[in-house]
Amino acid sequence: MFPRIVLFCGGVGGARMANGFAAAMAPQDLQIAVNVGDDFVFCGLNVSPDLDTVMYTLAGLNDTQRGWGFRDETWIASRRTAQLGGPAWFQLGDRDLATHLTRTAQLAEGKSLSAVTASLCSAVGIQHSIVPVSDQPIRTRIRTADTLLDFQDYFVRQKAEPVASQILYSGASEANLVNAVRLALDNTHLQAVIIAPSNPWLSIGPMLAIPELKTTLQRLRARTPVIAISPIIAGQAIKGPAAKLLGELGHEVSAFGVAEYYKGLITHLVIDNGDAHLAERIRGLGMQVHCTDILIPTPAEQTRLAQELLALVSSTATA
Ligand code: FO1
Repeated sequence: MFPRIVLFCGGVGGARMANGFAAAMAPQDLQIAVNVGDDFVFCGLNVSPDLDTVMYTLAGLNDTQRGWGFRDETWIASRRTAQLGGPAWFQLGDRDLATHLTRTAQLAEGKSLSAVTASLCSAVGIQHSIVPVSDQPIRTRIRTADTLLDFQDYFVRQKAEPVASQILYSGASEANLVNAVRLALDNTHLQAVIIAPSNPWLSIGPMLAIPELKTTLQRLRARTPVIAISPIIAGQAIKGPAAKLLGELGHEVSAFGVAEYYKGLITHLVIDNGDAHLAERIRGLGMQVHCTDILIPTPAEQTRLAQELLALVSSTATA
């Protein structure tokens, strides 16, 4: 079976959008392709934060306040590690730790990241397909005035405080799409590609840096809607450091800055009603604009936005 919709996502905004589409669509109709640029090895364990955030969210196990990890988590191992003088700047909850132990063991046995992800998702009862965008490592790195930081070092250890001058995606130029994503994008059943309201530079950028994905989207948009949702409302990021980064990298901190980033790759940008005054300028970049309420903190709002986007896809098919 080939999916009708492929959703590219990462981070909390991505997990929320994935949750909405999973509620609105049958498992066989949806593929959720997830960023791996945040992945890293901590204390010898393979951690894939974006895959886990989507997995825990779809399984209903996520902590909605914190935005990552398990709800009702305990922290005995992390606290004990700190007491022993071990590295504890990145906190792994006790339940979460089991995910990383399992992933690390299965990768060490020679399984691919996509096979491990499928097995973890099945173990928590998820029926929808969650796939890492690539089985090869892509690592986001942040260049500052005096150094090059690994993503989690920048984001968690240094609280995204250093001023960024460049973002690099190590390994992306040699990476391939996982086969499931390649087949889904090439298939005639595909009705639309959706890019979640994730941080374009941190969560979507590592995926677009895979040459195969960029050229596929450039080709695809001539016949299939490629719809991105802005993670910026009224010059503010919905969550995380997107607005700060946009400014530091010299972009306009608005939905227009997001539109410039996706120019040539998308057919539609979905922006918040409150940013409707930007629509004319965004259309000037060669894309259509859809205005709606894009703040989706609750499952009901996530489903509402997914259903609205599916109606937009249907309307473009009949237009
Ligand atoms: N974010 C933090 O701010 N502090 C942490 O200690 C932390 C631990 C962590 C463990 C597992 C996991 O899946 C995510 C974790 N995150 C933590 C979130 C993560 O760093 C970022 O939110 C994502 O990489 C950005 O999408």
